[in-house]
Amino acid sequence: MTMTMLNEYRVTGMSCGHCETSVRDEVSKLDGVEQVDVSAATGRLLITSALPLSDSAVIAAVDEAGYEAARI
Ligand SMILES: [Cu+2]
Repeated sequence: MTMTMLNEYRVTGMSCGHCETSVRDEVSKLDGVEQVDVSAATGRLLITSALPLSDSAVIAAVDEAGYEAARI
């Protein structure tokens, strides 16, 4: 049985599809990430993962992309 976890964040600073791609690429590198839904329009980042994610790792990945994330 596989458990999936939903991890939701607010991301500030994104303005277009390139921003979304940058965030998705960095977050996808984290262990256990299965799906990344990110919207510049809503500022929402929804990560589906098979492993628990640490907020600090997600925030660091988004920072690497050039934006700021906060857990919702
Ligand atoms: Cu952009």
